[in-house]
Amino acid sequence: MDVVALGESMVTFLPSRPGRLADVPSFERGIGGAESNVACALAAAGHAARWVSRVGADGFGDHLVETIGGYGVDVSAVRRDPQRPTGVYFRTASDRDGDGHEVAYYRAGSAASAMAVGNVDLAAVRAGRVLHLSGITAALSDDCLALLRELTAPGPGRPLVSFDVNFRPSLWRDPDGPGVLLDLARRADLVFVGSDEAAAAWGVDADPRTIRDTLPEPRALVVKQGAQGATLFERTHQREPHAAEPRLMEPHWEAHSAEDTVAFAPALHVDVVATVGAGDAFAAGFLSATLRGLPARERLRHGHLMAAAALTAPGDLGTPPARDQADRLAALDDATWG
Ligand code: KDG
Repeated sequence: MDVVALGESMVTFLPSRPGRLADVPSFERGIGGAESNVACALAAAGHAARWVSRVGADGFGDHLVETIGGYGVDVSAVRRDPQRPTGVYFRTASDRDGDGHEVAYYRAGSAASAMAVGNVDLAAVRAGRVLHLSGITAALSDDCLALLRELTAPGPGRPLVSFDVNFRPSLWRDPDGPGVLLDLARRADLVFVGSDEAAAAWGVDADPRTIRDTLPEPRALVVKQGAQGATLFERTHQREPHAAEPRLMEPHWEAHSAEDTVAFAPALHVDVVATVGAGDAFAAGFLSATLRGLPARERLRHGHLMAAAALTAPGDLGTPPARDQADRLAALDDATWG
């Protein structure tokens, strides 16, 4: 298994036309869920991906399992909960500037919010080279937060932990949500965060270097700067890797004595249809290229290519480019790219 992603997925209701939620007359069914979006995009890009979660024993749960499984994602560790429903959410379209959508969640008390250390198959969760998690799960319930803490605890056999901060203010009842997210991010090996998101959550300047100063622990940090591009900070101090360590992000780093190398790649200019899911797609592209050992600039570009596919689709998931096409595009010279 290349990547295991754990988190809540929901049936998504996409608006039939732009405008305020109050004015949308009808909705079309889709699927959403930050972590399963990553798993679906990775599976579409040819990776072995698993999604672990809980859904209700209801029609929406069937739809999620069938659709995500239809992308080629392993859904064998998804559990059905006869007591709790599958979460759903409604949203508006993004405006042309790529932002400003309204979201209405109906997920409190959902099957996924009952995920806990005791009811999730931890061996299945830890079976990948990479474990992808996000801050959304931390906001769902105390049990979900305890599960994330368990999965990000240091210890032998821990896969490389990829963490997307995904700060969703409307989900947090705990006023210290941002502090909880910072603590989780510090325990991860690879972190994705938006520059505006970091500024909103942690009150820091949106400059990527300031964000790296706030979050120096992870071996790699990707700061997404919206339409501008993305910056990767990576430890470069080399040492001999231990045999048991994942060799995913070569070279290996000595956290306490390391210096970062920094890479930036501008985003692609696209006509944005909906921004929702673009961050997940970026993470999938970056992870795909990381799993294949590509250099820093190409890893960022693969993120942008997948993100462009999501940005130009109305739903939370886009159709990623074929791998050979993406490889050709990611290898363009700087003047041609973007
Ligand atoms: O990143 C996109 C997700 O936000 C969307 O698919 C739904 O997981 C979701 C959430 O909790 O908002």
